[in-house]
Amino acid sequence: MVINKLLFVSVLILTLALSIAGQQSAGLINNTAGRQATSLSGRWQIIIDPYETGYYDYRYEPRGDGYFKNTKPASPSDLVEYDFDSSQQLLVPGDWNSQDDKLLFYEGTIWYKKSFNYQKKDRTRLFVYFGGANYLADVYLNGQKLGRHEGGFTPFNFEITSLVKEKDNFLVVKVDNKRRRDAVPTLNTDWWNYGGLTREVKLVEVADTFVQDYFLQLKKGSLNEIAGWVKLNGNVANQTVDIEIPEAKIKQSVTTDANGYAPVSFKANLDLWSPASPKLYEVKITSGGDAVTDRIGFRSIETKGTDILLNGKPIFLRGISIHEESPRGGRAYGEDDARTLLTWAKELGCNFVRLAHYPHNESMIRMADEMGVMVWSEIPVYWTILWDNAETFENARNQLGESISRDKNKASVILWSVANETPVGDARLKFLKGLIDYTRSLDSTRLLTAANERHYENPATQVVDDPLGAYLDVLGCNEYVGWYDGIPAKADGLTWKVTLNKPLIISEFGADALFGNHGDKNARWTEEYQKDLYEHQIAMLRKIPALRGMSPWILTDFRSPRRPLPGIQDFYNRKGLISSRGERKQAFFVLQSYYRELIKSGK
Ligand code: GCB
Repeated sequence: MVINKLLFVSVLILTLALSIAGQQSAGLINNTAGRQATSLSGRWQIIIDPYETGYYDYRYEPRGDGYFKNTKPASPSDLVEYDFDSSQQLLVPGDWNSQDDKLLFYEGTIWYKKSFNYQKKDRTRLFVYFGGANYLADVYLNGQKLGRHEGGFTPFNFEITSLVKEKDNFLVVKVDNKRRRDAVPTLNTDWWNYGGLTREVKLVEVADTFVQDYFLQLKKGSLNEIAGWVKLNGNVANQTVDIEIPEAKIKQSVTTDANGYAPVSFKANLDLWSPASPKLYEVKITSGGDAVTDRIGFRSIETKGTDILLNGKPIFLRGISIHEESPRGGRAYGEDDARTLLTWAKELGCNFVRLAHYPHNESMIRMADEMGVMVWSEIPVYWTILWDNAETFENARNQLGESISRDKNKASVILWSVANETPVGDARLKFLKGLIDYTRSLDSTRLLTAANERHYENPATQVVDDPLGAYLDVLGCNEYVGWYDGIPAKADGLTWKVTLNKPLIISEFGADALFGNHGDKNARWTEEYQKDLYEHQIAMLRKIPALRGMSPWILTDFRSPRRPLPGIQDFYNRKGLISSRGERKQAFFVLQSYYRELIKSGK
């Protein structure tokens, strides 16, 4: 009963959050991969608009139109200074920076246009769904504004049932990736600000009353009880919803309340999901004329003292950090990129990845579910966000809510991280505590963490005592002994003090090395230096009693505008164990052999 009430309150909070989030008429549709959908992937017409001319022209103000009208001159007296149909094209999904040399450093607005026809059907509704648009998206259909979405890495959708026509629909999206001090992330990051429609756009067709969302996971603390909820959209009151897991011979029916919600709770004897056996069950949710099918894994994740328990057993997280950057160049998306990156992580011996520093595309999480890789998922609350600004907080909270909404049924996700390297202070603590409380209200099944920093108590002792730790389940800590902090051998004389009785993950350490650059191990930027650093780090980490995982920085080199050193960085952060061309550096094999040793010893 208490659980049901808690779940119900969580659902209410989620609904509220989604309605605050903007003009998203119906909240997020969960699991669009399991629905009737038409992809709008492919070539889109674009207009590059650094001066925001697409909104107005000062000479004719107020003109009352903009590029979103897709106006064509009707007679010689009409002056129209743009034309999508003869303009440049870009691929969607895809960032604009890596598709055209002149856009590599571009930060500003680009207008996208795609035309489509649509066969209308009775008793169906249509939504346009965006996997992600970096950073600010204003969306128009047939000249009408559908709404705006802020945040570059989370999905959003709009209902278009009443606006869509049979022929010549035009969808226009203004995407603006200008950085702002009050945004999330803020002005300064160590990654490329890839702009555009970076993830899939699709039309999702559903029944007039449909299963919009559901949360089905093992109840906290249980290995044989599924708990959660389902939510309908449409004619929602007093409807029957069936939940079936045919392989486990489960069929449950629940009835919705006046708001379309129904709590779910039932016993189930299941093979549990784990990296060794990433079992996924087909789960079918049906109501009236609508059905959605998902593949869901069930596992528990808890902590006890300094241990992390997966399905009740202690585990060690053999991890690596990953940016959403494709081995092909540019932002990663889709199954092939996800498979490549996770296959490399597995080759290293990983059972865990830290997906830094923002929610990665959904294919990555689905692939992690399939391949049995545990995931740390993060939002871009990075470095120095405006802690005192209420809108910045709402924005961070909204991105967090959308990320949890999308991935809450994914077994691979075990950790929600609310921040990376944020300077200790009261306003920051209040801000992050707000995000932590919100996360717990939405999802009581997963663990909370953040990548914090440590400080020196004396020259030989590092202390992990960030006050945020009190609110976290797992302590994350970034350290760069041997790179930003002395030379690699400095690690040999250091001891670690962790003030809380909680598991610790060293969420980052690393050194830059240019693949193929060889020299003495004392020479920075060489593979030998990086290798030496990994050897000293591993020797130090072995001695930390509370250590339950690590995610060194980072799997592959990635683009960063903060890294200009000619001939070495060339605007890449070179801390990858693998180069941007897929070549393994020496340190790759050092970490691989350590992880092999851990696997052998049963960790
Ligand atoms: C960090 C940041 C990460 C940077 C890394 C570096 O502490 O969390 O985003 O890329 O250091 O290479 O400096």
